[in-house]
Amino acid sequence: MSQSKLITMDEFTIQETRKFPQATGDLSAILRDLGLAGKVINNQVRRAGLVDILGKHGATNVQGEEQMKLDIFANDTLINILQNCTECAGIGSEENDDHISYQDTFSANSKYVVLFDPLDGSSNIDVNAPIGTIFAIYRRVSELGKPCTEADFLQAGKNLMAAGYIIYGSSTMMVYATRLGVNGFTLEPSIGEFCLSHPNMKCAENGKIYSLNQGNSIKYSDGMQAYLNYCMEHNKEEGRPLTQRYIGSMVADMHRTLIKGGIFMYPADKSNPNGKLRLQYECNPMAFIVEAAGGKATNGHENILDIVPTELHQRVPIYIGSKNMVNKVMEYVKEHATTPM
Ligand code: AHM
Ligand code: MG
Repeated sequence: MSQSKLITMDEFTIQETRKFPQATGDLSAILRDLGLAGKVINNQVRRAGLVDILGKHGATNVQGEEQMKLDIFANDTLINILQNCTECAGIGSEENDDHISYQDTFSANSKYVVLFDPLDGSSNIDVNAPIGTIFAIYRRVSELGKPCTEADFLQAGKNLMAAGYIIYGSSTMMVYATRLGVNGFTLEPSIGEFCLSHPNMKCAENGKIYSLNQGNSIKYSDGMQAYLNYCMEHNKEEGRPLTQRYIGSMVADMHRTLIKGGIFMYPADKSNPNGKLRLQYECNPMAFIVEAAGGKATNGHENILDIVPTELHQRVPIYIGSKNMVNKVMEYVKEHATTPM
């Protein structure tokens, strides 16, 4: 692609928001700042393999700077950049026990709050597998002119204004969704800009890949075990079961699901009745993206986006991806619903 054809994410976002005459540009500004945070985090992630040379986490490196754990670095970067951005009233982070409401006058008058998982899948850093930042943007429900409150962070996913992720993989990409659709931008390192590379992303209705930690299957419900048998026997007549893929980094597994179709699951099990993943930081933003791309996301009883959170760090089971595949697993789960787990 010639450079003159490149559309940067900022150009694209501004063009999109112009479709709404009443838009103030505040949402575009937050997306731009999240992109900036993504570039700063990316820079550190790309150096992760040099930790042994530059100094261990917690130690002092050759420049005399203290090395910080990458997830703490990512968290601090997002908190600081979003505070400087005058459109964000406060944040909720997977790394912090409580939300932070920014106390300056600009922030008190800001319309939006942002929830994020600063570096999801960080246990994969040591093995150089993709990791990512996930974010969710809500319009606040508390009174403007005052600091934001917990109620702003306990909204159902259906209230989301935008959500997205930045994946630090073989290339770095930012994917974000609004009600207008889902678009992906690849970081062009020579100019330091995210450029439109995946316009109007769609999640296929059907797929061939199922993704979950199958090592937990002994603890799954009868319905899930029956579904797994179906996956392994599917197309048996052609000698071809469904393919199982699991990176163990939700952003990476979801990025593949979005691009190739398929289903990603983190179900409840006998020891974890609410699964593992967090509603506000992981499941809601991914559900919003997948629904905007034509897919589906449920906890087994209701759409993820309809769940009204009661606490900030709530966990939920999740089945998400290609619509027909999500419907299929639900058939098995419901058929065995009377069997105790
Ligand atoms: P994290 O937020 O502590 O990184 O945990 C979330 C990650 C997801 O990225 C991934 O889907 C899941 O945990 C993997 O869990 P498991 O190792 O139990 O399969
Ligand atoms: Mg996480």
